[in-house]
Formats: sequence, structure tokens, C-alpha cells
Amino acid sequence: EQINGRVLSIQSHVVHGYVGNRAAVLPLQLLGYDVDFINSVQFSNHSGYKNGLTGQRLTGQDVLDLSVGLEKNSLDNDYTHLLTGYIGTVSFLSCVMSLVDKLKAKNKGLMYVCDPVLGDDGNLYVPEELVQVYRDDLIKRADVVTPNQFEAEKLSQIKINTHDDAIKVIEWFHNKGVPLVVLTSCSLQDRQNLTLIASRSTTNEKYEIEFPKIQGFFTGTGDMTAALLLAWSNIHKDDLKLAIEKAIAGVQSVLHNTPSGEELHLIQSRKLIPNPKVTHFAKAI
Ligand code: PXL
Repeated sequence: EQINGRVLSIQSHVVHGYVGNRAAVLPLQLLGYDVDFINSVQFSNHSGYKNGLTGQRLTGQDVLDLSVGLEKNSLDNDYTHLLTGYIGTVSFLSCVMSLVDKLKAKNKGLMYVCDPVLGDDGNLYVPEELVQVYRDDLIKRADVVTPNQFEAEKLSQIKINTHDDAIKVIEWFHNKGVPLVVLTSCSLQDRQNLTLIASRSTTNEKYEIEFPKIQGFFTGTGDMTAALLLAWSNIHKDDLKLAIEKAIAGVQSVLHNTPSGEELHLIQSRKLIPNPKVTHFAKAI
């Protein structure tokens, strides 16, 4: 059987649990992608545990060193996608930028999917200085961005209250040169539900999809969402509406299977991820 793409994913690894690569790689594999991954950190567990975590971090230079080995053996010629998530330092971000440029020089069609992880619900979980580097240098290299509401506001410096505000923010990203922008979860005025808005500038299409906020505390949801958006938007290249419906359906089915406060029940959801049952439909806007 054919594969759907070859992805290089640079994200965190945790020994126990499902964030970063551990939340992204399995869904991508289940959806037919051959995934190479660089673990930017190897931690015992994610940062939400009360007794802390242990482990090691790569530097940006370590990542470039790995890329040299790939290059020497011609193993980096046919990536279709590069996916990055949480990055904690400016120096690491700079090395990722060099890598994007290097991989794009080898393969003009390479899609860079950038999840600009900065924080959530008003809390920044990276140093403030990273925001400007994303804004001025990284975003313009991205083919797809998947910010949450807080990240989109931080980057664009536009507060999102209404639907019109969200559209302004999307245009801000398009003006930076990003062809596909997905605001993954906006809480808009007068709406109980969350809203995902996807906009593709090359085809002049915009869709929104409302879905209920599942009460509870979950970690790794954003990482899995970015992976599913990459996977489905590439499988359904000409049907952005269906792609976002399937991505949302996948995330919702995993969260429905996951008790609040526990690690994502990805393995329990292994049959649902490739066959998501769409119950929330997108509409063109
Ligand atoms: O889900 C983002 C994430 C990535 N990497 C590590 C984390 C988290 C969230 O807690 O702890 C190490």
C-alpha cells in the first residue's frame, strides 16, 4: 500500500504519557505517514505532574548535527512535511529555521507545518523573547500554522473577541505569507462552543466548525490536533472542509475516551483515529 507522506517531526518525547511526538507520531502513522522524529527533549513525563520531571534536552546544534548525518546518507531528500511544536529557546528556534531553509532547498514542495506553541488561556509557557522570533522569522517560513486563540493573539497583537477579529488575525497570518491558517480553538463572544477556523489563501476558502468544549483537563491535545490537521489536509488536498471535520472528530473521539486529568487515551482510540465519525460539520464563511 502507498504511504501518504514522509514527515519529519521535531517535538518532545516523554517516557510516560502522550504529549509532543508521543501525541503526534502514532496518529500520523495510523493515517499512513512514514514518520521520522527528532526528540527535542526526553523527559520522564510532561510538565503538569506535581512532583516535577527529570530528563535531558537537545540543543538546536544537536538537531543540526543529526540533520548532517541524514544529509550525508541522503536520507533527507524526500520529506513531504516538517512538523514542529513546542520549542523552548531562541537558539533552538534559530536552528529549526536553518533546517527549514535547508530542507526546502532540497525539496521545493516540502510543507512546513508550524504549531507556534506559546501558551494557552492567558499563560505564556515559553520565554517572552520567543514570541518576536516566531512573529518576525519563523511564521513566514510556514506553509501551515495551527495557533490556538492565545497564540494567535500574541503573535498578531490583535485581541480575538468576535468572529470579525478572528478573520483579521487570519489575514495577518496570510499577510506574513502563510497559505493555510488554522485557528484551532477560539472562544468567541456569544458562543458556548469553541470554534475552529481554517483559511486557505491560495484557493480563497474559509471554513468554520463549532464543537463543544469537553470539560476536563487534558495535555497534548494541541500536539495531536496539529498532527491530525497535517494528516487530513494532505489526504484531502482538495477538500479542506472534510479535512478539518475529520481532524476535529478525531480529537473529540480521543477526548471522549480520556478521563479528565489522565494521559490521552490514544491507544484505546487507535481504531477511531483513521475512521473518525464526523458529527460536527464545517460551514463555508
Ligand atoms: O503539549 C505540549 C508539551 C510538550 N512538551 C512537554 C510538555 C508539554 C505540555 O505539558 O510538558 C515536555
